[in-house]
Amino acid sequence: MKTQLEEIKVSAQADLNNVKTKQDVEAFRTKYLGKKGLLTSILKQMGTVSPEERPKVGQISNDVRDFLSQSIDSKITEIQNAELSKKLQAEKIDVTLPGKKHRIGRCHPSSLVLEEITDIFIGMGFSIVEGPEIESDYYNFEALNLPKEHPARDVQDTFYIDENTLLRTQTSSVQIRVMEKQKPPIYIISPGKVYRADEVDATHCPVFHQIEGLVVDKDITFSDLKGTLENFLKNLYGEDIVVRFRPHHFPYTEPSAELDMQCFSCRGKGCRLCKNEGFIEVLGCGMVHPQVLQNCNIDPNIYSGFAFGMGLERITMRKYKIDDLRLFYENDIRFLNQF
Ligand code: 2U9
Repeated sequence: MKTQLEEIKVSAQADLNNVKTKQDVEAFRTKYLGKKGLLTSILKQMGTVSPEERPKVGQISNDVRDFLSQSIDSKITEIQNAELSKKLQAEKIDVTLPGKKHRIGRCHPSSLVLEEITDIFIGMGFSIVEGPEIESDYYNFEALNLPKEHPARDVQDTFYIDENTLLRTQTSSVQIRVMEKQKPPIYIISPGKVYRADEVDATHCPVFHQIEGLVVDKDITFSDLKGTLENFLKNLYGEDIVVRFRPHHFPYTEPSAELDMQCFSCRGKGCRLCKNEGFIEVLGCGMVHPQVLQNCNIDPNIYSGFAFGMGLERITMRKYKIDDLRLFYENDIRFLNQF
């Protein structure tokens, strides 16, 4: 029996070289220590050993069992360590590799110019007000001295929702609402989207942005209008600009004017940029019509005011020398990345 036990040990040592996986370990355990395993079978013969031999054989069989158990434990540890190091190897990160570059968004050119313009007016004591884009006929037209039959109301140009509701064609409606609620002094600008049923081309889009301004106070004159707008444009374009006011007509202002700026490309001589005019039209303006003040319960005998309006996209196109309005809406990253 002693010889058999030693043979088991020798055979187990040889088998251990081929134990590589957890399944191999289990097969090894079954082969030697299982119910019908080699060691178990031999131990069943213990009763045949003489009483003198039994302690010695018992000692050897214990040694073989310990050897088998320890071999199994150390194989399991060895396999687990190999698995762990494989996992760690797979999770290894090279911290010296360069990081992934994140694309950072840019401000739209219109937003940049809008911020510049609002900053200038805030610096002159104006507040910014916003209002609804869906308006009633009254706030968009009637209150601004444009009654139903007025020729300046071109039905073709307005998006009507129903007979009395429309998408605003100008942000003046916001200012009417302020005048209704607030007593003068009023110093406000109202930037926002406006809608006109225009065909899309290089200079037209059915949605664009306006910035309108309104001042109502005692003793406001055309000189205040001129001074405010000249100061605004000098801040936006530089001290050396030259402006001129050209008489015009708007139903909501009287007198009315358009402001032109001398072409900074040809300095007034006439070139392709200014279509040989020497000047470029920048905005419309005028003294608030007394009827408009009256419509908002502001007494035109006590108060007077001036107003102006400009298209944000036009100003932005001029500032950044952009020649096609459609670029503003296409979201082409190659365009937007330039600002
Ligand atoms: C109130 C009274 C009067 C706002 C004004 C203009 C002249 C003007 C155009 C510029 C280019 C519109 O975007 S555009 O097509 N605007 O010329 N806007 S005066 O007058 C007002 C505003 C509010 C209560």
